[in-house]
Amino acid sequence: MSDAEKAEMAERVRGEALHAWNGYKKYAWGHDALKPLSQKPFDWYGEGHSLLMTPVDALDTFTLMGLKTQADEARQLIDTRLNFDHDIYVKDFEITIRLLGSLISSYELTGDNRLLELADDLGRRMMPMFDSPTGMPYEYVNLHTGAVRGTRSNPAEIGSLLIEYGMLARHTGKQAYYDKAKRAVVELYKRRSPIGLVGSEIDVETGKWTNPTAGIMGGIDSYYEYLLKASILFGDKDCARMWQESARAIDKYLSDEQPSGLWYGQADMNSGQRTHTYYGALDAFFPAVLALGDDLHRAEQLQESSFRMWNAAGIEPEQFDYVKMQITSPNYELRPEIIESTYYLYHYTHDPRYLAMGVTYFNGLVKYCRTGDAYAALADVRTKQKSDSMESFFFAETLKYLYLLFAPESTLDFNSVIFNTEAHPMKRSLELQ
Ligand code: DMJ
Repeated sequence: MSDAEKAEMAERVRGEALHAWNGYKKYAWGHDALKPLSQKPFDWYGEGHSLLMTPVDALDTFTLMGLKTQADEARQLIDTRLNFDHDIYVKDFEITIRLLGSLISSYELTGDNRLLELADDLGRRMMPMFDSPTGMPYEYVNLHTGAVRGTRSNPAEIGSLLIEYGMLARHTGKQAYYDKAKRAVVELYKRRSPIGLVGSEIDVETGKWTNPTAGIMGGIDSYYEYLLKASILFGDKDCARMWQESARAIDKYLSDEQPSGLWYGQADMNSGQRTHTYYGALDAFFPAVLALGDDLHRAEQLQESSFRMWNAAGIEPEQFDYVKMQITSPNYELRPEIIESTYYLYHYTHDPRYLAMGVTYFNGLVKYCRTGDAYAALADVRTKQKSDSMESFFFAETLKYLYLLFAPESTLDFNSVIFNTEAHPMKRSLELQ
C-alpha cells in the first residue's frame, strides 16, 4: 500500500468517526451513549446521572485524528458539565479504564488542567473500593457516599487499575493512588494456583476463588496486559516478575496448537486440564501483548487465528470454538481487540499483510455495522442483524486503532506511550519509582 493509499484509508476512518459522532450529537448529546437503532440516548446509571461516557472516551481519538472542532466541543462539554458527585454505584473497572484513563491521556495531550482536576476528583471518590479485607477492590463504589458493594470480582477488574491510578499518582504526586492499585494486583497474584494460573472469579473479602476456570478471555484478559504494561510504564520490577511467571503458565497450559493454527483456550487453574476450546473477540487482544512482550513469533501466529475467526462470517463473533471451528456466541459489539493487535503487529513488522487485514476490518464494519446516523453492534454475525448499542469503546479504541494503523507513524510515537486497555495512550517518560 502506497503512502497515498494509506492516507486515503486514514481519511476514510476519520470520516466514519465523524459520522458516528454526528449521530451521538444529534440524538444523545450530553448523555453517556447513543442507542443507534432507536435513536435514543442511553445513560448507564439512569436518567440525570450521565457521566458523559462517549464524549470522554472519544476525546483523545478526536485529538489524534486532528478533528479539532469535535475535540473542542467534547472538551467544552466535559469542562462545563462533567460532575462526579452522583449518588450511584459505579463499576470500578469500566469507570477507571474509560473515564479516568481518558481524562489523564487527554490532559497529557492538551495540558488542560480541568481534565486533571476531574481525574483527581474521580480518583478520590473511587478510593473506598480498595477498602476490603484483602485490598482487592469491591466491584462497585458509590461516587457520593463511598459505600461499596459486590464482593465477587474477577482478575481483569481487580488487576487492571494500576496504569490509571499510577498515572494519576504521577501527575498529582499522590502516591496512595499507586500503592492501593498495586496492592490489589499483588494480592491477586499471590492467590494464583501452584501451577501459576488465576481463575475467573474471586471473593475479595475472603480471597477464595469462586470459579477456577483459567484463560485469557474477558474477565481475566487485561490483568495480564497490565502486568506487562505497568512493568514498562513505571519500570515496576514486581510487575515484570509477575508478568514473566504468568506468561510461562499461559504458554504451558492455555496455548493450544491445533491443525488450524495457534489458539488459547481455557483450563482448570489447579490441574491445568483443558476445560474449553473457546477463543473470541476479547481474546484477540493477546497478539498485541505477546508482541509488546517480545514474542513476535507467537503474536503473528495467533493473529492469523484471529483473522480466521473474523473471516468465518465476514465479521468477528464474540466467541468461537476453535476445535469445531464453529461460532458459539454470535454477537459483535464493535470490539477493537483484533484491530489493536493488527496495529501493534504492523508497528513491529511493517508487513503489508497487516494493512490488508485493516482494510478487511474497515470494509466489514462499514458494510454491516453502519447505520444512517451512526454505527450499531450486531446481534448475530451470521445474519448480520443489528442490535441497539454503540459502546463508547468504538470511539476510544476501534476507530482509534484503525486510524493509527493507516496514519503516518508521526501521528503518535508508539514507543513513547503505553496504551491503557481502553486505548488511551499514557506517556512513558518520568519514572514513578
Ligand atoms: C473495552 O472496554 C476494553 O478494551 C476492555 O479491556 C475490554 N472490553 C472493551 C472492548 O472490547
